[in-house]
Amino acid sequence: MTYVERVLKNLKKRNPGEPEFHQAATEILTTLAPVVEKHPEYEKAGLLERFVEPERVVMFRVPWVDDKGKVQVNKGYRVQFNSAIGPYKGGLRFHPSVNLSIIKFLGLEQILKNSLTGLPIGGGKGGSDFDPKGKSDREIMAFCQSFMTELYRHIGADTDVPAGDIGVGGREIGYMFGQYKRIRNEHVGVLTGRGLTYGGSLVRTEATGYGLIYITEEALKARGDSFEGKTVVISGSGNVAIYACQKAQSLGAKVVAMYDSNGYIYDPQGIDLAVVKDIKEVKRGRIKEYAERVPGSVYTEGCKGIWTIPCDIALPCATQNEIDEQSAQTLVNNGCKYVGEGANMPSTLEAIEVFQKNGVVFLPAKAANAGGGATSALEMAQSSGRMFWSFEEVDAKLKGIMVNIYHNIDNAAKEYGYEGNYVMGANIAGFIKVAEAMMAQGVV
Ligand code: NDP
Ligand code: 2IT
Repeated sequence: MTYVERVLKNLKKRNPGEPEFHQAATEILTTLAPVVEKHPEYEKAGLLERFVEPERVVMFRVPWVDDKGKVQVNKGYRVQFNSAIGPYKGGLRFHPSVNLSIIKFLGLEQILKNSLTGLPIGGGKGGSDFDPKGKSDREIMAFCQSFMTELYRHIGADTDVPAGDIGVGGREIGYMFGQYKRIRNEHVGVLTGRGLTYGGSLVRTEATGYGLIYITEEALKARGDSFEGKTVVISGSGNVAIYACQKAQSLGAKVVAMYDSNGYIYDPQGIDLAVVKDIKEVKRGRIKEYAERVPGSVYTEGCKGIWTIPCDIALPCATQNEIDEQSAQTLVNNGCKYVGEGANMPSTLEAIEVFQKNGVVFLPAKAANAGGGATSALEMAQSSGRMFWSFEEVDAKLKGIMVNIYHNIDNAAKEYGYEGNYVMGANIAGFIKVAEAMMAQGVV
């Protein structure tokens, strides 16, 4: 058995019942085999064993009072996975499906993603099984304040800087920041994705979606192609999906479908994003309403059918494992040539194999959605420097970072003899920096 196989086997044995964590670790570790072969010193240093074991896991009770006066209890998590290259950094997810396995898979991915940005940020992730859907603003505030009343003691502007993820946007970050500031009496960059009036950065809201389009555009450009005239399918209709749609449309693409967790809309004329934004950002409603408002569009209950819509480019921007082997095959059969992952781990291992076997240009999440974390790091820089940069300045930096990531993963894939395999390229390029930093810092 090789070093990688032993570490993976041991990981599965020691972390039972964590399928998402096993999936992410399998994808990452199997691609690192050529790196550890080149560096036999890593095995003696227990580098992979340390890499897959979080530095710290915090789990806590989050009690809060609902509008009926009843006490509710949720679970809170923060996994501080790796601080070799910078303070722990990564989002908070509020969704009923959240459990330790999901937070650990996200945290492990985040280490390499943040490394790829080239900025000094480590990897972490957190969240709760709290469901924000259907809650009043007061209930959201009560929950966020309670969550932060425990979390504050574990985080800090130079220790661990959370941000948003599924179910956590500007509103939630605002309530959590207010509570942190009240407890600590410090107005510092301890959370990113803050509002523009209290330390946030321009472009952070758009960053993940824009970044996804910038890296996909670079991949198209490298093949003498562009977004102009392309048919695009985007899953999700949240933060990442909306701004991916906006940027893709501005580059001449026609986005024909989007979804939420109930079902998908198909609009052969091209999605009217103002309507989606009104439904999702303003009213916090359901995407179904789009078909009632836009003539010629169709709503279909259930999510999976979205991948049967023929497209040139598919951008999964909702959640993990939304594209399985069968959906991947359908996309390929219908002529899809590019897949850019806006969500974290939206393709199963089998789906990735289908894409790669069929020559689809596959941009994995840790490279393709790194724009959010990268712009968070730019927000941190502005906070500590007491600066406020213009939209154009931040946007240009984001674009530069995404273009750089594309070439770094492309070069790493080539260097190790796997040209065009961006799963290999992203994992290897992200890992090398973390590995060197860990080796330099001794057994910690
Ligand atoms: P939002 O909460 O803004 O939007 C999530 C979207 O995905 C909603 O349309 C939601 O539908 C849908 N969705 C969530 N869970 C499911 C599910 N189980 N099945 C079907 N649809 C689902 O989150 P974000 O846009 O911020 O995040 C989307 C993805 O992007 C996540 O994977 C996240 O980890 C990743 N990401 C986010 C970054 C960021 O900066 N925000 C950065 C990098 C990655 P509904 O409204 O019905 O729940
Ligand atoms: O998955 C992610 O990269 C995020 N949710 C954003 C992380 C961040 O720190 O901005």
